[in-house]
Amino acid sequence: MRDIITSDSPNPLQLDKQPSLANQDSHSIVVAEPVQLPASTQTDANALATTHQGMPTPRKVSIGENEPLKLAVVGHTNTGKTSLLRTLLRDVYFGEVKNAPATTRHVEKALLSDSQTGENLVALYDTPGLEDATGLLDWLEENTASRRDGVDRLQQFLASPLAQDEYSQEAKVIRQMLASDMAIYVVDAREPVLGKYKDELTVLSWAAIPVMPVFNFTHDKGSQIAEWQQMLARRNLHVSTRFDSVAFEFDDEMKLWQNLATMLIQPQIVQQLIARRQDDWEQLYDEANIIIAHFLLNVASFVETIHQDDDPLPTLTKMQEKVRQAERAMQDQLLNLYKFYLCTRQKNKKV
Ligand SMILES: Nc1nc2c(ncn2[C@@H]2O[C@H](COP(=O)(O)OP(=O)(O)OP(=O)(O)O)[C@@H](O)[C@H]2O)c(=O)[nH]1
Ligand SMILES: [Mg+2]
Repeated sequence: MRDIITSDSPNPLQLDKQPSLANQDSHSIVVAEPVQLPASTQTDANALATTHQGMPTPRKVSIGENEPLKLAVVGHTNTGKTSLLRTLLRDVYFGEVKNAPATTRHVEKALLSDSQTGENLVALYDTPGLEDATGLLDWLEENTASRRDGVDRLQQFLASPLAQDEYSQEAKVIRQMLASDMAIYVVDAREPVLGKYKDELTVLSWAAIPVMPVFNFTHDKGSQIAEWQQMLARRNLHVSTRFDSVAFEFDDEMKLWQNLATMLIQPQIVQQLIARRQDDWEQLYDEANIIIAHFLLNVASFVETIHQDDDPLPTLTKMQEKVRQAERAMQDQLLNLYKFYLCTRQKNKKV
């Protein structure tokens, strides 16, 4: 006998422990919830203060006690709004994502809750993409009185037949803006700063809630963030975040929540979310390390017997293949653990 390696398990590469997934059910989804305009959209001077040009003042917003922060995700069509929600929710099955305009047709709500207490912290609202803000702005300028404030003018639009017909998608976005505490405006950072985007921001600013621009596609070459920031600053939007929903960075997500917290009078709810997400992230990291450690230990202890007179090559080839299989299984486990990285082959398998 030479080089004898022994094995005492029929399948030595099988991991015996499946670590539990952290934060597994920390959000729930309600599809196309009918939106009620809260009284605060008409009367809360704190939330609705506007400058003479209809731009929101950089005022902080107050949210109701024991209520989740209502956060609308808005923007031009096909900028990655639904993708951003999927990443924040750690749910690859949320909504529909396609490289085509007008994919999301209705407002869709999802709750982010505290993974330990179950308390609802943030209600996220995915909205249809804006397609023709320029046409809508033209209509608003021609048909509503410039002396009225932005909210009044938007409500006039919502009461018009146009909101049911030609601009029904825009109407859904505006309704949700008026019913939300804050909004994230998703920007495709590869796009030049066109007039239509400026018009979108003008219309959205009339809802008089704080808006935070979020730059998506930041890992693509030719992103135009500097030009965008210049235009946004002229509109009094000085706080923005980079957040590429595909090339995800946890620190970018934390920055996003931290920036939103700066716009709140009571930032505790977002701070609670930040703290919990950090805990959950650390837990995921520990669980990932356990998965990797199991793999390494199993591979290190993987043995097969080869008789000294036999050619070792077939056995070694078989062993290498088993190690490769185990490595792929480990990668899948890691991908599943960090849910938003689920493998493409699983993407369309909706369960
Ligand atoms: N490379 C890259 N692709 C992205 C990113 N975000 C979204 N995408 C892709 O962009 C396309 C549009 O994404 P969606 O999330 O459907 O965009 P949307 O804004 O919700 O689109 P509508 O609902 O039609 O308004 C999809 O093909 C996504 O996979 C990103 O950060 N990087
Ligand atoms: Mg969408």
